[in-house]
Parts: sequence; structure tokens; C-alpha cells
Amino acid sequence: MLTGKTKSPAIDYHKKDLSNEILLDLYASMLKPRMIEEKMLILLRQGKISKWFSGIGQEAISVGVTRAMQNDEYILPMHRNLGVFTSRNIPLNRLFSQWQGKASGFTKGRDRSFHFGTQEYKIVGMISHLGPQLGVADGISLAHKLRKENKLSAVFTGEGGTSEGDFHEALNIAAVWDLPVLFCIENNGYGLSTPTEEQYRCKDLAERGAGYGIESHIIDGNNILEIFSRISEITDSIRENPKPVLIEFKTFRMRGHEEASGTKYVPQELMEEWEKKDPIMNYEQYLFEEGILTEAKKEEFVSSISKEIEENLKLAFDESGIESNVNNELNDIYEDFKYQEVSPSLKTENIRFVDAVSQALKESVRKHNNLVLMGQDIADYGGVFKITEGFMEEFGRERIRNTPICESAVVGTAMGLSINGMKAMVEMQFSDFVSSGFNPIVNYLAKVKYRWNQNADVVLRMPCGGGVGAGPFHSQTNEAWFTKIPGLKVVYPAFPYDAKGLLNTAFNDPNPVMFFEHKALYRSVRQDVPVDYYTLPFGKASRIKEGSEVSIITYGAGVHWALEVLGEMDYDKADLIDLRSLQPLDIDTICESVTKTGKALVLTEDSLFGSFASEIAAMISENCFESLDAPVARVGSLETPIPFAQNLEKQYLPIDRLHKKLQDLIEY
Ligand SMILES: Cc1ncc(C[n+]2csc(CCOP(=O)(O)OP(=O)(O)O)c2C)c(N)n1
Repeated sequence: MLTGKTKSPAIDYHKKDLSNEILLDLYASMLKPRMIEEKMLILLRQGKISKWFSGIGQEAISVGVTRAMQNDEYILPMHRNLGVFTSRNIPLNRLFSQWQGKASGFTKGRDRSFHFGTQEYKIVGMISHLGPQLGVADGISLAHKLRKENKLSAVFTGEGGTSEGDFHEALNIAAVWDLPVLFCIENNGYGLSTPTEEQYRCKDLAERGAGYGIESHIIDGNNILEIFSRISEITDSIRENPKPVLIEFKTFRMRGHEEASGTKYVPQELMEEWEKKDPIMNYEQYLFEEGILTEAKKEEFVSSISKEIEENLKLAFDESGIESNVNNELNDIYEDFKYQEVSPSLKTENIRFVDAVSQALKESVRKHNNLVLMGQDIADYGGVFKITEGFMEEFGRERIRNTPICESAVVGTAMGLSINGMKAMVEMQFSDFVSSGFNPIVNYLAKVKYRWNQNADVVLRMPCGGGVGAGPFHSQTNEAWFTKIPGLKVVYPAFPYDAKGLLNTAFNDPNPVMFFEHKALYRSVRQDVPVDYYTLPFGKASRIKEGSEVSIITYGAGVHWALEVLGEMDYDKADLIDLRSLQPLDIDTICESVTKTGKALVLTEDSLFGSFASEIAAMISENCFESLDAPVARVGSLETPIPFAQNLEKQYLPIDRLHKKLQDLIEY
């Protein structure tokens, strides 16, 4: 592939005033990923590596873009961008070890191929879901913009990935916030086996730029000089005047989606046509014709790259396999966090739950000057629950940011802020809408620390819960969607005092925290709360009532329902435990209580099947079986969506069933 000489280049090159040094560097920089790939294809056939996504024929894009970026600017590549990694001079043995799941790679064997990031080389690799990458670039660039650093990020997607909602959301956010992001579409003709005409209807994807109100360009993705010169001009202009720019690179995927899948569905003529436009052979020919490259010089490049590949492959193959050790795995789920107790002052005021949340938020924005709040209508309007009312006046529009209705890319943006040294909060307008941002939460934020040791310093505020007559889409309590995902912390206070202290802790904790706030408690529950800043630890339940005959374990609105029913029954022998935080969970307090009483009732607002209450019931059975005098009782909502009409909602929620269940358990 690298030896042939074409008659004359099928690509029109203009070197303008580029020095020979740069021209040769661009050549060698394309040659390296090509030679690595050719080696990988051999190893694949020998069964020495497992899977390979080829970027052969697309090297000019990775190399041209990376060379036009500054080394301290982030690049977010996809699965065919080996040239980004090699152009950032990552030692090849580390790449090879990464692909073999070994310790010198970037993920301790936990993720494969190009699914990793590295702060050292300012590369943020993809997750398999493709699109979320784009919102992350928004966040990285927002951090640059807020710090007035005149830097941009460049993010890649295939043309297939542009059909995902994340593409639309990320471009839209970048547009309305004028974020310095270079969005690079590599249009290589096929998304797996799907040709472009089955992927989208517009003529060129670059046309979409106009739809977002952003600049866009079409660039020949096989012409390294056009890419390097035009992207250099564009990146200069973005640095000077922060703005998003959309580039559509026209290129072609010369091999199968991955090596095992072949290219049978691609017409042979198309292959032949694009083979003539090979970005390396053509450029090589051009350099020969210009007298810039000689056979001797080419041989020098080839032998030095080949030596580098062989030496580094040997290092990787000689490295032993990753050690498997359960503790290593479990210890890398969360970023270390040393909780610092800030004790409450004696001075208190009687405030509502909603005021406590608002106070913690305000104090945390004051305390952390790198914290950015994002949410729909949270700026001038103060949020639908008025929690951020007046914030914009104190902190300004840069830190208190109204977002478009783009939950997924906003969560991605929060991730990007964290990658680039900031803290972020996202307010879901209602916790129900988190389903539109579910993917980046459970697949990006939750897993990123485990995958490549990057924390997600993000708090997601979740106004949740029923009893407010708001129907199926404004009333859910969806904590169980998240409690089962390793990597997330889940906090669910029931009182203003706890809400303030725990929310302050959430902002100190460098991990992703899902903070549930029950809407029905916002204005109905009051408490004397310290006026100053204080913190409370996660993973510590609170004993609301001390009793010896039955344990009631619950959280959120359940705590108030339990208090109500105990009052109605005039029963004072219950040990009432408010969990406050679900992940981490205070198993010790639960077990201690159940061991003492011998009876346990677990109460949740969620419908029972697969609920968090079910998990606690299982834990009690497993850990406290010998102390139990009765089967563990669970009380929750009906197995239906939550209905709107008052009587239906009342019937759905567990409160009316609680009395009887508790009575039965006491009498068991
Ligand atoms: C959300 C999601 N859906 C489906 C897939 C499976 N998948 C992986 S790559 C791919 C094709 C991507 O095409 P494109 O974005 O054009 O990139 P290319 O592979 O052509 O470089 C598909 C369907 C996935 N990874 N993520």
C-alpha cells in the first residue's frame, strides 16, 4: 500500500507557504497510524488482538486536525482516529497495552480499544454510544471560555452519529452559548452497513450548520494540506472569537465497520474510486514531484516507524496480563473524598425545605468559585420552584446558566466542565425528565472514574415525588433508576436541616451525586435550620424515633408518612430510620435496628417491584435473618404509573396501606 507510485496525484495539493519541515511532518504523521494499522491487521489474523476499527483512508483528518490544534487543547476522538493519538505522541507501548487490556494502557484493562481519555495528552476518548462525546466537548470549551483562555476543543463524530439526538443538542447548546468547539463530522459513506442515503436526507451534513446558526464548511477529508491549512485558519479564528464551527469532512471507509464485518455491501466501483484518492499515496506522490520527499527520506521514515512499532509491540507483548483483584476494582468506583465536617452554628431560623435547598446552593456557589449551575429557566426566572431566584443578580449569567431543553447534552456539558477543572450542577426541571439525560449519567458520569480515572464533579438536582396531583410525568420518584449504577451517589433527604447539610456535602464531593428533593416537602415541611454553612456526611442514616418493637426503614416522603401513621396509631415503640442517603447506604444502622426489634417494615414511595425498598428487604433477610421474628414487610406504591386525579393518586401511593401493614407486623 505504501510502495506504489501513482502517475500523478488524484488530489489537488497547494502547499502555500508551509515549510518543508511541516510538509514532511504531516506525511510522517499519517504514515505512522497507517503502518500501525497494517501491523494490527496482521496481528488480528494471527488472533493476537481481538477487535479492530480501521481508520485506513481517513488518516488525513485525524492528523490534519490534531496538528492544527495546540497541544494543550482537548481533542475528543472516535473509534477511527488513531492518528489523533499518535499525533499527540502517546508512547506506542501504552497504546498497544491498552488494546491488550494491560496495566500500561489507560484503563487498567477495564475498557477496550479507543475508549479512554488521558489528561496527560489532553485526549478524551469516546463511550460506545457515540453522541455523548459531543456534549462533553461543549463543557470543556465552556470552561475555557469562562476562564477567558482563548482555547477550543475539537470533537469527532461519524455521519451515522449525527443522527443521534446528542448531535443536535450539543450543536444547539454550543450555538446559543457561543462555545469554541470544532465539530468534525467524518462522512465516510457508511455507518456500519447503512449508506448515507438511509442515514439522512440533506445533501451535505454541513448544511445543518445553518439550522443551528453556526458557521460550517465542507473539506476534502483525503487532502491533508487542505485540512491542515483550512483547519488552522478556522481554529485561529475560533480562538480569537469563541464560536462553534461545523466541518464536514468528505472521505470514505476503506475497510469494514470492524475487521470481522467485511465490506460486501459496498459497491466495488466505490471502493476503486476511493482507493485512487488514498490520502497517503497521493500526498507521497505530490511530495516526490515537488522534490520534498526522496526515496531515501521515505525509507528513513518507514524504517524508523517500523522500529518504533516493533520495539513497543515487544514491550506490550512482554508485559504480563492485568492482575485481577476484587479490592482494586471496588476501590476505583469513586474518587477519594475526605469528608470534612463543618459544624452548624447555634443560630437557627425556621425555614421551609425549599429555602434550605436554596441556601445550600447559594452558599456552595459562593464557596466554590469554579461551580457553574445549569438548568432550564434557572436564571432570570429563578427556576420553576424559585430555588435560584436572585442568584443571577449575585453571581451573573455566566455561572447561573439557562439551558435549552437538551437534558442529554447538558449532562455531557457538566461532564466536560469537570474534565476541564470546574464543578457543575444540573437542575432537572422535574426528576421525570432525567430520562432524556439518562444515557450520559449512567454510562459516562457513573463509569468514567472506573474506566480512566477521571472524576465527574457533578451534582444533579432532582425535584421528584408525588402527592402533588401532577400525573405520570411530573410525579415520579425515580431513585431506583440510579441506585443500581455503580459510580453514582444517591442522596434523598426528608427534612430541611438534612437537605442543607447534605447538599453542601454534595458540592464538596468530587463524585457524581444524584440529589433527590421531594416537591411535596418543598413548602410543607419547616424546621429550625442553622443560618450558616454546615455539612452532613453521606451514608449516615438518622434515627427519627427510638423504639424496640418494630423497625420502620424509609426515606423522603415516606418518613413523613410513617410519622403520620405512628401518630394516628398512637404507637411509640417503633424505631424509625430515615436513610437520608441511599448510596452510600448505612447498612449498620439498619442491621442494628432490626437486630434490636426483630421486625422490619421497609417503606418506599416507589412502586415495589425492583424498588430500593426491595433491595433493603433482601439485605435484611441476608444479614439479620436470625434476629427476625417476622418476614420483612415492604410497603410501596401500586405497580402502575402514577395517576393524576386526586383519589387515584391517593390510592396509588402507599400511605393508606401503611397503617394495616404496620399493624399486621406488630401483631405477627
Ligand atoms: C447509540 C448507539 N447505537 C448503535 C451503536 C452501534 N454502532 C457502533 S458504530 C456504528 C456506526 C457508526 O457510524 P458512524 O457514526 O458513521 O461512524 P463510522 O463507524 O462510520 O466511523 C453503530 C451503529 C452504538 N455504538 N451506539
